[in-house]
Amino acid sequence: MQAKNLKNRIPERIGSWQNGRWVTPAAGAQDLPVINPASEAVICLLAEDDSASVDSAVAIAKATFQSGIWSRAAVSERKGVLLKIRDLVVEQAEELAQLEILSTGIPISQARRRHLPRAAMNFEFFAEFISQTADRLYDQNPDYLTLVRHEPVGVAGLIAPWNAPLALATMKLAGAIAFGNSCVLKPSEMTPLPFVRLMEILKIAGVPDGVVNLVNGRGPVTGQALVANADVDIIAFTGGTATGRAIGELAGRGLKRVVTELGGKSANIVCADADIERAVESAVLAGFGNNGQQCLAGTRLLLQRSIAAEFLDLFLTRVRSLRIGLPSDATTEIGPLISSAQLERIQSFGNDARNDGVEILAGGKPADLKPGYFFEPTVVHAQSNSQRVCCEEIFGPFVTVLEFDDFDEALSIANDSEYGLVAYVWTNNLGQAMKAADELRTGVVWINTPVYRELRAPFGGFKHSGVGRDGGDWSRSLFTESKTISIPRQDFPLAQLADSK
Ligand code: TXE
Repeated sequence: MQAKNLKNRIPERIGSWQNGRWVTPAAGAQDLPVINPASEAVICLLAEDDSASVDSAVAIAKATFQSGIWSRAAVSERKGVLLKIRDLVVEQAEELAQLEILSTGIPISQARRRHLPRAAMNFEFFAEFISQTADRLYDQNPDYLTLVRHEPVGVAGLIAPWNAPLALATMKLAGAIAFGNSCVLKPSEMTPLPFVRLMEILKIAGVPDGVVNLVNGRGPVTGQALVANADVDIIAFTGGTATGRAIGELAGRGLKRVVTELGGKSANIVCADADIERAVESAVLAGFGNNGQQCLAGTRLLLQRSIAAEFLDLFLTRVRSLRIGLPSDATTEIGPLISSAQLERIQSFGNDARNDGVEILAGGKPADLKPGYFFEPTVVHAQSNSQRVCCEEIFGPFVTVLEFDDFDEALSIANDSEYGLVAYVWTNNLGQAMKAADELRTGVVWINTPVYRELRAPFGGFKHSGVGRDGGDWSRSLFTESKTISIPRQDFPLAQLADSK
């Protein structure tokens, strides 16, 4: 798609989508600029939804849920609509990818190869899942049949981040609606563009009006209003740990169900017996994919001392040759960071590292590319896991190397973190691999592979990386209420309040 045509597809001012149509923002609604991080130019304006507007979206979602038009629709109907959404996302993947990269800075090749296929797959997966899963029957007690059914919960508030807007928001959205819920989606205020197109796709695919509503604005305004609304039953959130904590506190007061997928500081352990070339290429993907802005980034690269020099030689050659450039260029490997604030934050890690005696092996400073929030792919060598670069989530193209002697030490460094989202392990020793699988305190352990997401399996974190999981049965637990129904098989003597005289 040509940039000129794309421009015609972006409204000058994005409002909210309620009951199947765009709503004219209220007079006095605050306009927020949506910025292109590669040019620093304003792409369009975003009219912020205040609490009155959020309340109206929630009321529509609730009324639609209660109408039963979707919540009680046959599974085959919901499946058909989800598959149609999948088809339309595939058909319009190029346009959606272009919209996605404009405000995120994700390189187009990654949007095409990873983000859009994943968005399409999210709808396909839940379409298939709901048509295959059965409810349970317990008949161990010969007097009774007990059924356990799963019913939609009600209204889901879905709060999405800016680092992989479509892929992550559609995982929540597809799960919520597959199980019959209505929802109100709030994307990040920095990356609202693809959702304009997505709402129209949902309508064309046959999602009834009012099932999916979209509100826009900043977290403490629009997001907070959504979490505070008493008619929102579930909050599904992906974002920063501090925000997750605030959301959990507020949602807890309303006794809402909450799932949070938060930050990470994941270890990527490379043992001396590993396939070094594969481990190097995978360390590049884990550290610098998505411009390093991914919760599952392998940011702490733990190298066994005996192969550290050989590994670093190959790794640094590759890192120094990474192509930094415009996200729209298919050969770009590293695009800009999301915002000037994020650029400043990452720069502070580079500066602190220097002051802390951490050796900078590559990068460590903004790239010579202006305009845009570009940062050089960075590798630093720390002395101890307690240094700031090893403890805090950096969320940029920034990998910290530590060395270890024996495998127990590697596992202990990996687990010495407030986070516990994922871990990568490279070894050809089966015993070591199994030990890592047993002992790592993370929600996912990848052995001899870069990122692999199996949607049937749970994804989520230990410790401060989040609460709850999504994927397959875990999404079903989140988005449904379980109901137990017991029926006697035949009439039998009823119990008495007391023994008869
Ligand atoms: O994310 P926020 P920020 C991490 C990463 C990053 C840090 C901060 O380390 O540097 O978080 O990023 C909405 N009530 N991750 O501050 O604020 C917000 O509008 C309700 C990890 O930009 O968490 C957006 O829609 N909602 C990560 C969403 O939360 C609120 C992805 C995420 O933004 C809110 C992103 C509030 N009080 C950042 N405050 C991952 N796990 O992949 C904000 N929001």
